[in-house]
Amino acid sequence: GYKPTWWKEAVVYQIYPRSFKDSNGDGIGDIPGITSKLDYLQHLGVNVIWLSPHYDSPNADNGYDIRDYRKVMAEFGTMADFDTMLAGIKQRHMRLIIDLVVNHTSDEHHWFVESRKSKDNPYRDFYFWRDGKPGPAGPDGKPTLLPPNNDPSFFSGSAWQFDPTTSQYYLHYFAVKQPDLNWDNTKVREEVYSLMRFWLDKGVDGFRMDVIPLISKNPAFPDLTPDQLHNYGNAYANGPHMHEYLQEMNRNVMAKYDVMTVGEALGISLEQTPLIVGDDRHELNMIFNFDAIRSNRVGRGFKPTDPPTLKAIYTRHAEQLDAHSWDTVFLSNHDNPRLVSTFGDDSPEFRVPSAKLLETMLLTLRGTPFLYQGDELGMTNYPFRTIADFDDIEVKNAYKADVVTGKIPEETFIANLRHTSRDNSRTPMQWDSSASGGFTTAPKPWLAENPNYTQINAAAEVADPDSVYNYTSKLIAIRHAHQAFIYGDYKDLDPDNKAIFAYTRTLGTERYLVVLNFSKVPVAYALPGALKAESLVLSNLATSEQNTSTLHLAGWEARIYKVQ
Ligand code: ISL
Ligand code: CA
Repeated sequence: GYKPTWWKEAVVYQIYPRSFKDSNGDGIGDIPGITSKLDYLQHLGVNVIWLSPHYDSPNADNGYDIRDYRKVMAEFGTMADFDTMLAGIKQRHMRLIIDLVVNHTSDEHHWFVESRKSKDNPYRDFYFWRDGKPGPAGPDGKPTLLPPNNDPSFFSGSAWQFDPTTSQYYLHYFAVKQPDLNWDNTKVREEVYSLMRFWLDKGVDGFRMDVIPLISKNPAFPDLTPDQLHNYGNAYANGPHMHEYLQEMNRNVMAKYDVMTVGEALGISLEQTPLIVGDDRHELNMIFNFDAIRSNRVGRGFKPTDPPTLKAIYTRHAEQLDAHSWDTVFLSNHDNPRLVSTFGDDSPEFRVPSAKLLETMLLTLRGTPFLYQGDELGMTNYPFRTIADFDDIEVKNAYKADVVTGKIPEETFIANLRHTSRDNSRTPMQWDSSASGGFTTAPKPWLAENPNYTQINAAAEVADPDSVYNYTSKLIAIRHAHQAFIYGDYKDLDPDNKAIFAYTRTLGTERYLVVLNFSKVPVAYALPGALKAESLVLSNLATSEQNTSTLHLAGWEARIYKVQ
């Protein structure tokens, strides 16, 4: 059986601080803003808050480019504000995990400022510096210089940037302003462990680790093969010392505290997952696997995931992660579009029921659920029209690389982003129906509020017993009250059904049945086998149907039953 642990039983809520709540009218969310909303989160029932980066940063990638790991971003407040927030979280019996972004730093971090100064600077080896390769002759007859290899950046162009001071290139898998740290250097690893201890000693309860499988590189930097170039994220992950470094980090840091760790496992397959999260491995507690959340991408385009595909993913997860490893469940975050617009139906008729159905699934599947801010309100994607509507560096770089050069027509580019852009989830929280949705008193927030805040907002939903918010709160309470939803076995009852997702969670003699209609079409659904829907625990629509083996489900209806 499972070893019971608080982080297995937790429901996590992700805060993207820039977009959560502005307290001082500058249009940017901040830490005092979060502190002012802790009662809202406590009432929702979540136990752990994951805070996206709150550190000093020039914000090339909204804080995922850190300039000083021991300072709070000035726009977000002070260290005293952080301490007050943390105390408020603990007082409410919640916990806080923070984002650990240590694959790369900002180019304004003093390590990099030093590193780029000269080839013999003591910090030179904190990063990867390499000579360029001579290329074909340029128009002046002299040979041109090419990057050391063909590694692409996740944010367009080469992953190598030429630096004139020393005439060498440095590696950046993400933006030019995000140079990759050289983890083969013992001093780098010691610095990372030390900054982790700094925050743990303050009382934070763990870390979400940004792109952690990328920390170990092959220092020879061979060219990627055409095959590898197709999915370079996989090629960058799982470097030669990845497990060694994670185990060392665990020994040096995590083992000494009662913490929760979750790795953003870019490039890690489900088969490789137990090697990181297996409880005999002493690496991380959990990882985020992207199979489900990215199941709707076709190249740059978007195609809604069909239920059998989604069900097969969760079944594979249940098979791969046994009693000695632990899973996460999530379908949204700050890098992905809105939950209801992506996996549900955000039309006026079905937005509320489909948002509730998705919360039902996330909170009854096997693994620690991670909810993203605003999804508890059923917030939707943003109606982007032009490139000027976007903030994200990924989009801006891709626009230059693909639209300005004529490779992709502007209309296609924007149409795809309407479904896939990370900015969909980064628009400010919708707190009430006043100007700027109650997010800020500034004339303009840093990123435009979704115009539907007049209908979709927290004030209205907290007051409405039938809202997505209050339904989600009920679900969280149900998950907490019944261990079967946490430690129970998972069984998909009808894998091939094109619309219905029906599964049981069973722990000892306790069994629950969850039935979800992933379509707007009503169905009379005969339960497979001899199963009977006995007592109704919760439904997202008004129904009293129970003690039956055929369920009459409306479009996007979700139900939970207790069964024998
Ligand atoms: O969101 C993506 C592209 O659409 C992903 O490729 C994303 O860049 C990847 O999952 C890594 O994400 C993390 O590291 C990035 C940062 O931009 C993301 O916000 C963060 O979650 C670099 O730190
Ligand atoms: Ca502010």
